[in-house]
Amino acid sequence: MSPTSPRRGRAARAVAGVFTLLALAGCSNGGNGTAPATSPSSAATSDGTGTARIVIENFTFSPADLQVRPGAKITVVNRDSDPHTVTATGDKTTFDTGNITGGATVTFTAPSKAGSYSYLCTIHPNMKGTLTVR
Ligand SMILES: [Cu+2]
Repeated sequence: MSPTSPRRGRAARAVAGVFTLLALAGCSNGGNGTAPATSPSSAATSDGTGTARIVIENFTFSPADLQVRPGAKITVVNRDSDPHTVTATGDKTTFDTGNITGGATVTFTAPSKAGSYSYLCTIHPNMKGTLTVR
């Protein structure tokens, strides 16, 4: 293929068209649970990690300090065999996953009010983390 071939321009436009179609498909999809359908640019996390997720492994929350948008859906993955909870410290009505059995994944909704919310595992109260909503 010669780099000066006139076909090259057509190929480039075809590729651009494919990307446009993919972008449109991504916008109309919206059902993958990572962001509201209307605003694909506002991801659940504020610092580019893409998905709001807390992983529990070896009796530790990771990340220990997760930042999310108000009302974001947060997935919690329990990789231990023991059950754990993600429960707001003090007032558990703020958020509380209840028992997450070993190997299970649950989802809860972040508070709609900005702030820094400490949480713990009610079964192992020495397990602590912070959820920052902003
Ligand atoms: Cu626990």
